[in-house]
Formats: sequence, structure tokens, C-alpha cells
Amino acid sequence: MSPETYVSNFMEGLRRRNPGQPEFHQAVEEFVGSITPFLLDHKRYLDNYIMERLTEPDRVVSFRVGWQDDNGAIRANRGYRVQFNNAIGPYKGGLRFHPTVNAGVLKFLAFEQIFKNSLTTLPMGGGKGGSNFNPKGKSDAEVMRFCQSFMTQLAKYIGPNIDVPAGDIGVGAREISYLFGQYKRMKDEFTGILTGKDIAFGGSLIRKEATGYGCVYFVENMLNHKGDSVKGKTCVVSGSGNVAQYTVEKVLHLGGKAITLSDSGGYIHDPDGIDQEKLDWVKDLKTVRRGRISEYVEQFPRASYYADQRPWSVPCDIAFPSATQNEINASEAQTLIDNGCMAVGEGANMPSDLDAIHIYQKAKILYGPSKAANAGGVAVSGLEMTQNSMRLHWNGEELEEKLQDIMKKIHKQCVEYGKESSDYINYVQGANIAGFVKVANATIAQGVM
Ligand code: NDP
Ligand code: 2IT
Repeated sequence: MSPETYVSNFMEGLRRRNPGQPEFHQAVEEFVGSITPFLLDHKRYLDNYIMERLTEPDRVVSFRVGWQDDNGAIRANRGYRVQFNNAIGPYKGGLRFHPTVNAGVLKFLAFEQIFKNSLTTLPMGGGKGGSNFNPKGKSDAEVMRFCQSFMTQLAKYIGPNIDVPAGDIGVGAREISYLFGQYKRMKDEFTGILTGKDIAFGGSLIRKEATGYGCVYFVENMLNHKGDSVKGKTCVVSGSGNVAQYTVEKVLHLGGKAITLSDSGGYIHDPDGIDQEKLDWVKDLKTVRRGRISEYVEQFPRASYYADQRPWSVPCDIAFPSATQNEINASEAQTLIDNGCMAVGEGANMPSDLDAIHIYQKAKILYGPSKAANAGGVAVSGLEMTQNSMRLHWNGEELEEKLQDIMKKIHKQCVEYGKESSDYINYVQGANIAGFVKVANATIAQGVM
């Protein structure tokens, strides 16, 4: 059978079994499209029906989350946890609170998480959860009541050796604290059921920085492999949340210059570069005052704000999409390349659509796909679990060294499985095959279930 026939037959079945879940179809298509030649060369995987098994989640739970707003009005949202695969460790993956959350979006994220977690070299399975709750504009008290109600249901399904959620879009330190508090109150048990916790109660240093820092380290590894580095490079970053902020910070540490940030309202362009002082102002804006990125230009008038636009038309050497899925389409990818972009490091999950990926590959730029490039966050979550189990705290330097080492190992695995010629690494193929092999072998070894 030709790879094309295998992929098209497989995708037809997957679409039929999972109607109305385009993001899940997209994530699986990218994956199956790149590993199929390897699958066809390894009959054992085909005989074991491995792709059919790996694309069916262990379970998807959904539950009502009722809560009261500050006016006493009663609200109802939907909560979910997708427990996709635990072949190599307890389910692990974030919680997303955003109005676009539905079962298909969480299945795409949990599917990606299986292979991302495998790449980290740590023992973690893949899961994801969240709710269509929109934290924007809600008071702290409303967010607290929502989190308490959400955890009252979620607590039935998680545990330190079962499933360990963390943050994602709309779920940061504030939400993790409320969720943790409610679990502790229900179970009378102080245990590592979430990562991304405050340092005062079992959190890990470097966790909040880890995704952004890790992504820049990954790009540094890709560039080093070609005898280049982030130093002196102009970087375009989207988003202005956790991942975007610490991407800008590590770009600064490595001597690069970040010139954009965005949110769902538009983007800012600061041609002078976002230095540490400006970045600290953004951190306060986003995590304390919960404001909009448009306010940046009032504070720093040499910058410009572009409403309802994404930053990809700003010329750059490196692009760091760090907001959300499908934020770069084919024409934006082409614009990046036409403007001289040499590398893309995906801080967000699946920010480039399938056509955009084909354009990067055709142009042979350095393209670090999300499951490799943004794995630093979950990697330090894994290290938080280790510290919780051992009841100790590692210091910041130790953790940053471990993070750097993990990103280097992920890069190495991508090179091992993705080397197409002496000067071209197909990082999509490399990340997918390297992530797959461990999970597939574990699944086969554990028997048919
Ligand atoms: P945050 O909630 O901290 O920030 C999200 C940012 O993205 C905000 O600036 C938000 O703008 C913007 N954004 C969200 N949705 C959209 C949208 N539909 N259109 C335009 N902009 C949008 O989340 P994180 O920084 O944690 O997450 C960002 C990305 O990184 C996500 O794809 C997430 O899955 C991924 N990721 C996160 C990890 C982590 O450790 N936190 C780990 C690995 C990946 P606005 O305020 O207007 O909504
Ligand atoms: O997409 C991701 O890897 C995350 N949101 C982090 C998951 C985690 O468990 O730290």
C-alpha cells in the first residue's frame, strides 16, 4: 500500500468516527501524514493496529459546572477531561478555560500531549481538560467559585498516580491555586494532583518560565545545529500570556530582540525591542491588572498598535507563535518566508495550519513543531511531580539546567528520526516518530486492551 493510500483510508475512518472535530482531524492528519512511511516499514505496528488504538482516547469525561456570579445569577458551563493514553505514565496535560473549548479541541490537545510528553523523556501519559468558561471580565470571587465547582467534579478522575492536570490558556497561578485548594478541602489530602502550583505549596521554580524558555532553547538548538544562534536575531512573538512573556524574556537573555506581542484584540509592534523593563510592565498588565495589550502603546508611545491583525507581516528572523491553534495560515507563512524568516518555534499548540507547515517545509526553513518546541512546560511539570514525590525542592539553577538538558535531548531525538539530508532536518517527522516509538512499543508490550 502506498503511504498516500494508507493516510487517506485512515483519515476517512477517523473523520467518520469523530464527526465535527476539525482540530482533532488536523492534529491526527499531521501526525499520520508524517509517520506513515515509517509505519509501513515496520509491519509490527500495522499488525498491532496501533494507529487505530492510539487515536481512540481511553476516556472522555464531561460534566456540568454550575456556579453563581457576583449578582447572584446562576450560570452553567461544561467541564471536560480527556484521558487519552497512559501507556508510559499517568495522564498529564493542562486545563484550558476559553469559550472555544469543546471535546474536539481537547482531543487534539490531548493527542498532541501523548507524543510531546514521550519526547520529554519523563514518564507521563497524555491528557487535557478544561471548560468553555470565559475568565475574561470575571471577578476573582467568580473565578474562585467556578474553580471550586469545576474541581468538585474533576476530583473524581484525577490523582498523583492517575492524572495530574496543570495550566493552559486561561488557567494560570490564580486558577491552579483555587483548584488545588478545593481538592485539598474535599479530600483532606495535601498531594501533588496539579502542577504549576505556587512555590509556597509544592510548586516548582522555573515552571512558569519553562514553556517560553524551553521554546527559545529549542530554537537555539536548531540554529546551533546550523552553526548559528538566537543572538542578534529579530523575533516576532504572538500572544502576551504566560508562554509569550517568557519567550520574550529568554530571547533577551540570549541576545535577540523581540518586537511584537498580541492578544485576541490585535498586536503591538515596538521597533526598539521589548526590553526587560517593558516586559515587566507587560507581566503586570496581563497577570495582575488583567488588561489588554493595546495599552502598551499608551505606556510606550514609540510602539504602534494594529487592531484585529496578527503580527506575521512584520519582518523578522524568527517567529514564535505563542497564542493559540491555527494562528498562522498559508499566506501568513508565505509572508514570513518572503520577509526572510529563517526559523519558527511553536510555543502554542498547533499554531500553524497544515498548509502553513507545507510552506515552511518547501522553503526548508527551521521549523520546530509544537510538540517538540513547547515541551519544556510539561517537562518542568514532570520535574514538579518528582519533587512532590520526593518531598524536596530543587533550586532554580538546577532546574534551568535540567530544562536546557531536556530541550537538547528533544532536539537530538528529532535529528535522529528526522534527518533527511546533511543539511535538512524534518523536525515534524523527527518529533512524531521519536514520540511515537516509545508509546507504541509500551502499548504493544502491555497487551490488547
Ligand atoms: P495564556 O492564557 O497565558 O495566554 C494566552 C494568550 O493567547 C493571550 O494573549 C490570549 O489573548 C491569546 N489568545 C488566546 N486565544 C486566542 C485566540 N483565539 N485568538 C487570538 N489570541 C488568543 O495562555 P498560555 O500562554 O499558557 O498559552 C498559549 C499557548 O501556549 C496555547 O496554545 C497553549 O496551549 C500553549 N502552551 C502552553 C503551555 C503552558 O505551560 N502554559 C505549555 C505548552 C503550550 P486574549 O487575552 O485576548 O485571549
Ligand atoms: O500544552 C501543554 O503542554 C501544557 N499546557 C502544559 C501541560 C502540563 O501538564 O504542564
